[in-house]
Amino acid sequence: MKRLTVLVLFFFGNAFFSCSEALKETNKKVRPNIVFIMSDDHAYQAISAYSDQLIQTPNIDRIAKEGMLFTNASVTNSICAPSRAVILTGKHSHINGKIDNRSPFDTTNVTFPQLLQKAGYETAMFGKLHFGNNPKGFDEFKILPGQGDYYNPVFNTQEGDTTVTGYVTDIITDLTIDWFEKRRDTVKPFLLMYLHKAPHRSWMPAKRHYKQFTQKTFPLPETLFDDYETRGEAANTAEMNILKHMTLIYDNKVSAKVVEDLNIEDRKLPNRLVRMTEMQRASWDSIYNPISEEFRRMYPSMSDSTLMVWKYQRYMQDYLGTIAAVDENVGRLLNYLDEEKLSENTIVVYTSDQGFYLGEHGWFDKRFMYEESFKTPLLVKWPNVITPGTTEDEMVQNLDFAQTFLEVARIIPPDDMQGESLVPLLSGQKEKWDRDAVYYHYYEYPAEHAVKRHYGIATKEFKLMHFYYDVDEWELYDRKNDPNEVNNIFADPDYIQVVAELKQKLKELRVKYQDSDELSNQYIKIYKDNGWIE
Ligand code: SGN
Ligand code: CA
Repeated sequence: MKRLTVLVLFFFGNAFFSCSEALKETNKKVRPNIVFIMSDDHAYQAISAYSDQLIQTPNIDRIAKEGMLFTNASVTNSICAPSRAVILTGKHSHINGKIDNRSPFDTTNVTFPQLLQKAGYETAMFGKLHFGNNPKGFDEFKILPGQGDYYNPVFNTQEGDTTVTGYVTDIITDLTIDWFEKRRDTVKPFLLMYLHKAPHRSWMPAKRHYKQFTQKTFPLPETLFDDYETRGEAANTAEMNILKHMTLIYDNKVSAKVVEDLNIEDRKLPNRLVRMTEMQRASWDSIYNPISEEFRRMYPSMSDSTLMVWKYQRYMQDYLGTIAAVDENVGRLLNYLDEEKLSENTIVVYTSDQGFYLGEHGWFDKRFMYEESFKTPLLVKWPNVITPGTTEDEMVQNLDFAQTFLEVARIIPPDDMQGESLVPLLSGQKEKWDRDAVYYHYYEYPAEHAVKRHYGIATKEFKLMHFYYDVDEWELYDRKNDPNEVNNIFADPDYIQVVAELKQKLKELRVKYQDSDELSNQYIKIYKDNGWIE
């Protein structure tokens, strides 16, 4: 039935598009513009629409106020480039082939921007892509190479590389507005992908936020001192504990001199401060040097737990400081759309490439199917379609964006896309939505942060995970009664039935999405062939 509607719209739409110039204005109104805003590693805990414990993000919140807040959005593979590949292709990692951050994206994949461009959309991408190759299907792109830099970043463009002086979050917005003002074909509807580097590691805020954020103290998460009891080997051996694995120099911004003087062993990571101009560096030092000196005085009398809390506070100050600039710039963009009278016919999405641990389980970073990295923020506004201020708790995924945007643009999605269009949820037709479980699969191991390979299933009530490769362990969590996921109840006799049912459902999902042990073994073989593992 849904397909039929799309089909009718498609033919109707095409006839419409080939009509005279006079109809082009109407045509623009018929097919909405799409603004896809994505930041990198932005935890939902750090958006005040979800929780106001850590930071106020009034501009991002505005999207939910005028639209919809998804409280149960997740990713299929919680890591940067794979998430982006899932978003663009509408296919799970094992199908689109981009299972990790290492290998380049296979550009023979069909992406939704290519289809939109072909159907007459003007397409542009600014910011972080992280694919190792340029995006297809864009009339204009200016992207950060790899992870990109916070200060004076380089951009890859169709005209070659260019370095822009300033702060990355502001620059990405400047480039976007410049495209709007000077080069956008105003006759066409547009797709804008506006992709922030922030708040990705190494969490370097803009000058205007140094002082304000380094003076703040944040509430500690309940599981900051998690001992991982009841969890398997994967949680116990992951290398993303704030006390043990967060570095003092690179992450907490303690000066190398102080760390050396105190005789502390600290993992060496690239020095990002070298990119700053002298003036930028002087402003940075004026705030961060006194923090280093304070650390020098305090360190000798610090216990492990005091050091953990100190590192957590430093982490939050800088991580959240970078989000303040994201929020301001999202406000700039939303205001621009308003001023240009574009808001009315534009769907605006705010999301992150995955969630992030802000001290939960003692961690930073992501990769696990445990809640804070599995769940991702999702806020959508679409005037005249979404009822303002709606909260939606259905389980949606980054896998769903491609088909959503294709439906919005009235394009029939290719048969092999694996998501579901969110349009029924956005337009208040919930009865057309019947998903009761989602599938997850993470692959990048062994690698940084040592999170073991695992796949699993989540329903609204439970989460079942299988860690494999060098272990064979299952974990089960009761999402309603144990939201912190500290009680692994896989072996609890009371849950034998639940485990059996979920294992069966998981099997069915693996068939539905065409994943298998055989495919996992092929991906492990790629690691072996490349010499990444023995
Ligand atoms: C870098 C970071 C990691 C992070 C990965 C992946 N280390 O390697 O902490 O997990 O990126 O992040 S750093 O020393 O370079 O900061 S992702 O967002 O690209 O997936
Ligand atoms: Ca990321």
